[in-house]
Amino acid sequence: MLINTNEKILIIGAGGQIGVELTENLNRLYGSNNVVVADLKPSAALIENTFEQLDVMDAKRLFEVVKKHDISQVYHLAALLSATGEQNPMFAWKLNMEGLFNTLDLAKEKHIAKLYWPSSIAVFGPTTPSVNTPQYTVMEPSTVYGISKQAGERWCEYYFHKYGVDVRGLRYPGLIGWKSAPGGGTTDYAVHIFHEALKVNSYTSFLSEETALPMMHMEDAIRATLELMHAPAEQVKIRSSYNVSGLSFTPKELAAEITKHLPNFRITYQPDFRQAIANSWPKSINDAEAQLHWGWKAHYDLPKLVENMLSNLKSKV
Ligand code: NAD
Ligand code: AKB
Repeated sequence: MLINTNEKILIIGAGGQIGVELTENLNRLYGSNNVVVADLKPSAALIENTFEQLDVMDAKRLFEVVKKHDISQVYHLAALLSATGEQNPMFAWKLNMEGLFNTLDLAKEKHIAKLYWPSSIAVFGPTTPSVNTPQYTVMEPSTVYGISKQAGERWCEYYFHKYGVDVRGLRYPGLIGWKSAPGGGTTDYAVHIFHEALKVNSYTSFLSEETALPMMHMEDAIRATLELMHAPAEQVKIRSSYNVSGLSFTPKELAAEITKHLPNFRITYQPDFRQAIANSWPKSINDAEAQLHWGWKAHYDLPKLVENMLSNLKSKV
């Protein structure tokens, strides 16, 4: 279904795990001629759309791209994630904060009308209640990624109250999709495992067997993003970022579900530095506010997610 509006959309970081699937969905809704994709380099997955080479830290170039295409909405997805962030903390802070300020300022100066910026469950830390973690709770993140997302949330709320910026965001859990590879997160094991299961029938997990983390199928994540972006402004009562829950499982539980399809699949465990990051994050998320304010409900449970990943990846791997 095409939405008949005058919106022109820019997706920054469009070649990444979320960007590729978000682009496909926005193309269906708005037409690919109304969706411009930007990244550091072109991606083979984005051939339908006009591509702009852009470093989101370059405010002047970002402004030029927005003016050139008469952009009204920006989805800003460019960031360094938790695991790669820990390898280069100062650069992670620089990219994650400068990119956000550059896009928030575009909205503050009224060059764009609406901004989407994703946060993460990484805003929570070891002192946060870890089961059914509520929207409002102790937040003392211990990774540079989490610190940048928490600071980003505060700035989004500040720009909303102070300058009337229509900024919206979700605290995504680990996202699991089959269309592109993940980009350096702690939850990446839950994508890699499917590729290895189909290739070699085994997987060595970098998280221990009992590490429960909140996760979500990419289709649910994209649907949540679009539902939030299409909700009437008065329903979006939280401008920092909303908790959204999908499902929650451990590597052992995921492996057991995969074994139902691939009986000879074997998993072994070799936890590395990402274990400490995972230990600091919630096990499950309470998303009562997202349900109440704009009607959020996930569709994927574990059996459905595993069936979907294996059947779609079978022909790809
Ligand atoms: P990704 O790493 O797969 O993609 C990020 C994209 O941004 C890449 O294509 C990269 O080339 C691009 N990029 C990097 N630096 C850039 C720059 N300076 N200028 C322009 N583009 C640049 O990440 P993703 O998984 O798609 O995540 C997108 C957003 O969602 C991030 O903000 C991330 O923190 C957030 N998020 C993702 C997850 C997840 O599980 N994937 C969970 C929580 C939050
Ligand atoms: C990561 O593991 O860094 C991301 C996230 C949960 O933000 N997937």
